[in-house]
Amino acid sequence: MSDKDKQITIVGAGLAGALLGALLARQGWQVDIYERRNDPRVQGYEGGRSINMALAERGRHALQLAGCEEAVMARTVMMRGRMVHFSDGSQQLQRYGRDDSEVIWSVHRGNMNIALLDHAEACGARLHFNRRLERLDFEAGSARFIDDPHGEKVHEAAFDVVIGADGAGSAVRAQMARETKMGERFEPLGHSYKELEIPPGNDGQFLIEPNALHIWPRDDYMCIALPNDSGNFTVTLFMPNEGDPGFDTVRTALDARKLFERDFPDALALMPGFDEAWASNPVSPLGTLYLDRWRLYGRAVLVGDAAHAMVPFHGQGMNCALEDCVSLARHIEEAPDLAAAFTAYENERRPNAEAIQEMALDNYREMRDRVDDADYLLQRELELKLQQRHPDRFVPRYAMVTFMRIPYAVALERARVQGELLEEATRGLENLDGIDWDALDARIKDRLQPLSTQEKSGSRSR
Ligand code: FAD
Ligand code: E1W
Repeated sequence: MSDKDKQITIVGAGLAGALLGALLARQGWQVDIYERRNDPRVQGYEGGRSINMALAERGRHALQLAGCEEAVMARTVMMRGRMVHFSDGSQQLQRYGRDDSEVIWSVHRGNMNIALLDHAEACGARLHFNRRLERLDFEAGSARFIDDPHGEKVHEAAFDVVIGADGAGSAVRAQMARETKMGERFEPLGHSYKELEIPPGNDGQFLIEPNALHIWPRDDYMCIALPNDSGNFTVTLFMPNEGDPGFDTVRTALDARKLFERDFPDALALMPGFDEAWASNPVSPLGTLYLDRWRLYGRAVLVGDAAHAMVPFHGQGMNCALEDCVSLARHIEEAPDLAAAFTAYENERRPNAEAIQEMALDNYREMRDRVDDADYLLQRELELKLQQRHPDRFVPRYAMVTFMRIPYAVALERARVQGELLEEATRGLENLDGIDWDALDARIKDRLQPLSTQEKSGSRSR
C-alpha cells in the first residue's frame, strides 16, 4: 500500500494532537485521534494542570496555518510585560517588547483545547474519547486502548502509522522503546509547582493589572500569575522540593500561609480560597526530557512534550509543540514517504527542541535572581540601545524566542554571541558613559550577520 492511502492514528487530543489532527486532515489524510480523557466539550474539562498559558508568535502562527487563530484569540488576554513584585512591596511593569505589536497572550488551556478539538473535527479528523493507549503491536498493526471510566473496557483498533502526542508521560514512547533504543533521559529540576487562584472581585473585575504576567521573584523560589478572561488569575508557586522554604517543609495550608504572609502578602490578601486550594491541588514535579530518537522508521513518531518535555520558565512548551506539528505536517506533505518525512522532521526539530529546553532552564535562574542585579541591569540597558542601533542584527534573546520564528537553535547561538559582547562592553563600567560605540558597532557587524527576511519572519512589528 502506498503511504498516501494509509490512515494516521494520533494518540493524545491535547494541544499538539488536536492541532496536528486538523493539519493532516486538511491535507487529505484519514485521521483518528484517541484521547484518554473524556470529551471536554460534553463533560467539562478535566485538565487540572496550568490553567492559563502564554501563547506567543510561534504558537499563533501555527494556529493561523491550521485555520483556527481567530477562534483561539477570541478568548485571550494581552500581556504587555512582566509586572515584577519586589520584596519591599513595590512593583514595576517591564515591557516585553518595543510596543503593543510585541506582546504575548494568556489563554485558558481548556478553552483552547476545546477550540482545537472543534476545529480538528470540522477538518475531518475523527475523535475517540475515553481511550487510553496501553499497547502497540507494531508487527500486527494493532493498538489496545482502555476505557477507564467504563470498567476498564478494552478496545482494539488497527493502525498503520501512529503519532505520539500524548504528553510527557507518553505511552507511545514507552511502546516504541520496546522496539528500539530511544536514549531516554529525564533530568528532574528539583523544583515543583502548585497552582492557586486569585478570583475576580465582587463585580467580576480583575484585582491586579490584567494586561501583564505577574512575577514575585524570591531568589530560590517564585510566584507567577496569569490573567484569565473571566477576571481571575491562575497563580503558580515554583519552589524547591527540599529546603527552606521547600515543599518538604511547607506542607500544610498553615505552613504555606506563613510563607505567603512573609513573602507574598499582597497576593495572599487576594486569595480567599487559599487554604482549600493548597490542600486540594497537587504538588507537580518539573524536569527536562531528552531522547536520542523521536521515531520508529515510518511507523511511529513523537511530537510536543512526548518528545521533549521542558521546564515552563520560557512559556514555550506549548508554542514549541505547535511548531513541531507544523514542521511534521510540512515534511509529511513534501517527503517521498513517511519514513523520510519522520527523519527530516526529527533532524529539523530535535536540535531546536534542545535549544529551547536549555533556554527555559536558563530563564528560571535569570528571573529569580538577576532581575535586580546591577551588572544585569546595565547589560539590559545596553542591549536595548544596541537593538535600536542594529535592529536587524542585535535582537534580545527573549524577543527572538517570543516574537520571532527563527529556529530556537539560531536564537540560542546568537544570544550567546550577544551575551559575550554585552559582558565585554560593560566590564568594569557602572553606566554606559564609558562605552566605545564605534568599536562596539564594528564588533557587532563582524560577529552578528543580519537576520535574513526569512529568519525575521514572524515579527508582527510593522
Ligand atoms: P499535553 O498537553 O500533555 O497533551 C497530551 C494529551 O494526551 C492529553 O490530553 C492527555 O490526556 C493525553 N494522553 C496522555 N496519555 C495518553 C494515553 N496513554 N492514551 C491516550 N491519550 C493520552 N507552554 C507554553 O507555551 N506557555 C506557557 O505559558 C506554559 N506554561 C506552563 C506552565 C506549567 C506549570 C507547565 C507544567 C507547563 C507549561 N507549558 C507552557 C507547557 C505546556 O503545558 C506543554 O508543553 C503542552 O501542554 C504540551 O502539549 P502536548 O499536546 O504535547 O501535551
Ligand atoms: C513568558 C509558566 C511561565 C510561562 C511564561 C513565562 C514564565 C516566566 C513562566 C517567561 C518570562 C510567558 N514567560 N520571562 N520573564 N518574564 N516572563 O514570557 O510564559 Cl514561569
